[in-house]
Amino acid sequence: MKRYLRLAGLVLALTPLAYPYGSLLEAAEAAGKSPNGVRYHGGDEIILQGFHWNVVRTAPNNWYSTLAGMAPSIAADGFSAIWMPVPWRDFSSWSDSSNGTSGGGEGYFWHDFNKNGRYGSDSLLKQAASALNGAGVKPIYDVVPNHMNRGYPDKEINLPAGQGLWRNDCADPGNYPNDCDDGDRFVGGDADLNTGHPQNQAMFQQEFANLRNNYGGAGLRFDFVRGYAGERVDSWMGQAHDDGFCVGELWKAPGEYPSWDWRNGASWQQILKDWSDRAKCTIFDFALKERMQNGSVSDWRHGLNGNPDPRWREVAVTFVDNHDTGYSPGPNGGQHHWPLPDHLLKRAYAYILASPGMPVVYWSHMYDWGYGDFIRQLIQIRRAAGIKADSAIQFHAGFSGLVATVSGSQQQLLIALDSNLEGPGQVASGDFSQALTSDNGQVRIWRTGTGTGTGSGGDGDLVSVNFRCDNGVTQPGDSVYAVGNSSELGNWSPAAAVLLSDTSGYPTWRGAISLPAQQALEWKCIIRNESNPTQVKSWQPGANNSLTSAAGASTSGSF
Ligand code: 7SA
Ligand code: CA
Repeated sequence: MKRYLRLAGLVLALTPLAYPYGSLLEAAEAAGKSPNGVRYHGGDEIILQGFHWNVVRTAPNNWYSTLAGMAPSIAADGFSAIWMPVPWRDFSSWSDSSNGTSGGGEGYFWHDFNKNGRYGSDSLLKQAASALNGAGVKPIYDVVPNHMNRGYPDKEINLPAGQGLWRNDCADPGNYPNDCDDGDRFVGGDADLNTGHPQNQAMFQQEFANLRNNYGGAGLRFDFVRGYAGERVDSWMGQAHDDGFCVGELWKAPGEYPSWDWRNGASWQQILKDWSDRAKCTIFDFALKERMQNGSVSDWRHGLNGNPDPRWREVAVTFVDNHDTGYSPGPNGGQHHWPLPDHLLKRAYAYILASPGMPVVYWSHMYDWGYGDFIRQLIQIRRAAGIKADSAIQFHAGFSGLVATVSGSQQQLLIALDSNLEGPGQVASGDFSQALTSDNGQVRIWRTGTGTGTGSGGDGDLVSVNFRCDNGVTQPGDSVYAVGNSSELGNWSPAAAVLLSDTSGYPTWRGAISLPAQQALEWKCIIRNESNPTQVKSWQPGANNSLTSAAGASTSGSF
């Protein structure tokens, strides 16, 4: 536990002497559909899942306020969009004694479109959406047209007088279009809505337009799309938000389709792409998730985002875990239906953030469990390289683990996970320098085009430099970081600064940072909040520290 001394009074945040604001200009943000007409908002999104399973229990009625307060940090961390929880009221509660699970109120068993649910009030939702859009983070609302909680009284749904909600009374529980419903049932099916009925279609179309027009919605995440036809989603988006972003959750193994259905013998990728073609939406890359769960790291190349065809890669929305598959802070640890083993976590984030498709980062990995700095660094690497959904990826055989080169619009990345690859020279020409190394070299990323390599086409020389900050007196929740004028030092962005983790000589803070050799660098010590990365308590006063990076060099500053 780090010792903290308290300073009486406030620590004044001193404006830094040299802080090149220009370097923080956001990269231009693309919009529009893919060449095949898929609603992927330019294919350059980096998405934060803006909740975990238990937030309605750990932050009851307060989650929208949390999101509003964190909007600047979420933007500073490099996210261009946020997957919002279901905005509709859900006052259900359920428990399953057979496996000790319970839940309810998360929005997936909603009873009407009133927004005063367990995440906060309608006005707090509007404030959160406004703060997020104001910071450049687009809200993508989670929506559940397959089913609802009909049992709850006093619903607020505008239906023609005397008309009830059309039920899915299909005798056939199967998942095939018939005159009643056009998809699978949710659990017993008695909660299902007949999405095949024009009245229900109109009801949802009106609400999807409402989310766009009155709640700052930039797109939708369609829940349980196995429960209704993809064409239905294309129709809704076309009518309500044609230039928006949309992503479908199709979590259904090939073996779950009836034997006479082509999908029973198909690959996960083929099934996902078929849905995307019908809905003209992107789709969560469960093909990659399945390989992460059941294959080895070298098998991760078989995700939808690794497909040789860019029209397939570009519709993949990649993820490591979400509120269903992974754990969550709080009661019962969440749902964890299909959790990725912890030891693969950093490899998995390195892969999805450096490769094609559009990555989603799970809230708790970013802000609850300490992977934030590592993920921030990966987002910077992705952005600097200009990696997009359709970026080309080439896998290199002949090595252990996964070795791939990814061609971004600005730089080429070389990814080596669990690999015996020695250096870029073995697989690629070009002026590579190492961008990141972690987990004893099990996670390595190199990049070209930063002008910091040795020009030998070999492994750009990285040298370890000793950083030190003296008199770093901090309060609980704050730490001392180094921030400076190179991408490894965050390009002067406090959110991407490097934590000096050795506090054995507190209030002296130390850390070794890998940097390209022979660089003339400038940097400062800052005291920054650990979980709110744009909250800088103080900058080192006076001139910048400067050094020329070399093996074993030391550099220091003092508050
Ligand atoms: O097993 C994991 C994997 O292992 C691998 O080896 C496998 C994989 O295929 C395999 O290769 O994945 C399997 O298991 C997944 C998890 O169950 C399945 C997947 O299809 C299957 O292959 O994924 C399904 O379940 C997910 C949770 C869904 C997927 O779309 C779906 O395909 N995710 C989304 C959908 C929902 C529902 O909207 C949400 O569910 C998720 O958060 C969302 O992301 O009327 C009163 C009433 C009756 O109608 C019911 O009959 C009765 O049972 C009430 C009762 N229903 C309650 C449920 O029983 C209870 O569980 C309901 C009111 O509340 C609960 O439902 C929760 C659900 O548990 C929760 O996950 C629901 C509503 O609150 O919210 C969440
Ligand atoms: Ca975009």
